[in-house]
Amino acid sequence: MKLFWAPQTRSQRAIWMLEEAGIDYEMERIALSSPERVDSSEFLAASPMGKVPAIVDGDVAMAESAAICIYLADRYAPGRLAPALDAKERGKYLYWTIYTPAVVEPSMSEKFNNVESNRHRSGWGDFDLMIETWDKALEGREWIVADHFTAADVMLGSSAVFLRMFNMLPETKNLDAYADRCVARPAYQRSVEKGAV
Ligand SMILES: N[C@@H](CCC(=O)N[C@@H](CS)C(=O)NCC(=O)O)C(=O)O
Repeated sequence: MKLFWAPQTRSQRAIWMLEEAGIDYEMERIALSSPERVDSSEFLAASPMGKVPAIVDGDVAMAESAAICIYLADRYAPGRLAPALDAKERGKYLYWTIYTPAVVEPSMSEKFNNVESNRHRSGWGDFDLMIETWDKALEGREWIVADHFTAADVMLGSSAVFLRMFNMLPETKNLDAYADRCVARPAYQRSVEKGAV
């Protein structure tokens, strides 16, 4: 397993996920902002847009952090980091795993850039609806789906960390404590030690 990564990027999710799954992997750092940057054909085969994170796992080469998390969970930790294909939690699990790129990131970007939002016209609603929906889903729960931590929590936990980093995580009933639970995990801490955060 090879991971293409860069510090303080969405690569953190992939490292955290690899650590949760207990997979051996090597890391190849991409010098994102170097003017001399020339991407290898191996990296571009995994990530045609030249974005990190990306992985190569034997014949599998892919990018997009949510897709990587779904792949790794199904391939290496089925039933643990991913509910089984026929489990009743599977639908909610996929919904919340994709919530980060489909809803959190666009609404966060809108708010950060002071772009006017419209919760009915945009597929991602708006920042407040994104937070309210997420916070409500955590009511009475330790993790977002199932009765244990899954890859959906890697994606959402990483989003909560980014929101905190940008001072954008509002006070809510459940989200703060959830973010604390996520970052307290040993696998998250190892991702920090590897320089990801
Ligand atoms: N939707 C992608 C976003 C990936 C992305 O934007 N990666 C950034 C770092 S966080 C990147 O590689 N930027 C460098 C570049 O575009 O050259 C994912 O979730 O993996």
